[in-house]
Amino acid sequence: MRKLLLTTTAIAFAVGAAAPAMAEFNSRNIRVSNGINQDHPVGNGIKAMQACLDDKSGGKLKLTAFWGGALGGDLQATQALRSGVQEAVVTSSSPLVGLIPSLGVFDLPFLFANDKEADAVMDGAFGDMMNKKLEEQGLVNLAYWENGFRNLSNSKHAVTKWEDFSGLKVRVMQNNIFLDTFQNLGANATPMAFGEVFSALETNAIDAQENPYVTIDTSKFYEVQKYITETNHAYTPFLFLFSKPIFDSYTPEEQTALRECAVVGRDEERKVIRDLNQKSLEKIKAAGLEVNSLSPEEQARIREKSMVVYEKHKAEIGADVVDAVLADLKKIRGQ
Ligand code: TF8
Repeated sequence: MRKLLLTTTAIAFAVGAAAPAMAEFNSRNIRVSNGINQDHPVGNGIKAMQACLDDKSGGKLKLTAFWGGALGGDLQATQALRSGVQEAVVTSSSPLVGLIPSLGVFDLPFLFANDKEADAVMDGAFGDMMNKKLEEQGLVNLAYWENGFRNLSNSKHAVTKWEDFSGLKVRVMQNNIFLDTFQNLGANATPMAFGEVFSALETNAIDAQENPYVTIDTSKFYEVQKYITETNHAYTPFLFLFSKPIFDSYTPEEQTALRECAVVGRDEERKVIRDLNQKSLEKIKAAGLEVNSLSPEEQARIREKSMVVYEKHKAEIGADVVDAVLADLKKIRGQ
């Protein structure tokens, strides 16, 4: 009897010690895929997030970042998250509208006027509402990071008014709202994955693309473009997405650490990208590109002409979603 008791105790002890699933923090290797390159401020954000995770998890939660689309493009990586074969991706919302049509709200031209408006919307109740829709599709958005305001570059001619868009072969993201925005301005818009853009510009398969200055800098598009115009036509966020099936298998402590540290990373990334924006423009200029801007009148004209895109896509995004963001913006603007 005594012997049996001892054996049972020994077994119970062994099982307890060998049950890492019960620990607050387990050793996890979290693969984070990125379409952009490591010198993009997302690299700084991931470093800050890792330092925070080291602190909270005693070095157990490890991020391994992959750059330049090494694990596939935004859409492909996102699908790998949904099926639980990859942990995380930093992606634009725009290529995901096929999956979650309401994300198209962030593609509406000239929706946000500045960073402050974008931050208030993303980090507030509206951002939470979109996060619920992402969860229904198997994606946990840990935080909204910054991609930024988008500007147009091309290899043909200076663009200073809407008529200059005419006939330009512009790469757009795989997204109907971007497609319509550019077609409506007279451009010949072609949807294409980000990973194909550099060589399509290099071989003149397309003339133009649009991305924030920092991306044009760190993905070296300036090497294959001649003109750039500050159009600020859209602010598309980055989502730091985690696979929901994998996230659900983590302990509550791990989940909380990931959420909190993604916000630490977000703050660092936003700070660095906002510092870098003008420096990237200087670098683009130094590489020999002609830099143009739109006069306030032209900006207003283009903006007005683009408003038809709101009506056209409202039903597909969800009228409630469009109305909610516009109501939020009114409040933020004190109107
Ligand atoms: C685009 C986006 C991309 C990002 C990146 C691949 O133009 O702005 O730069 O989603 O992560 O496709």
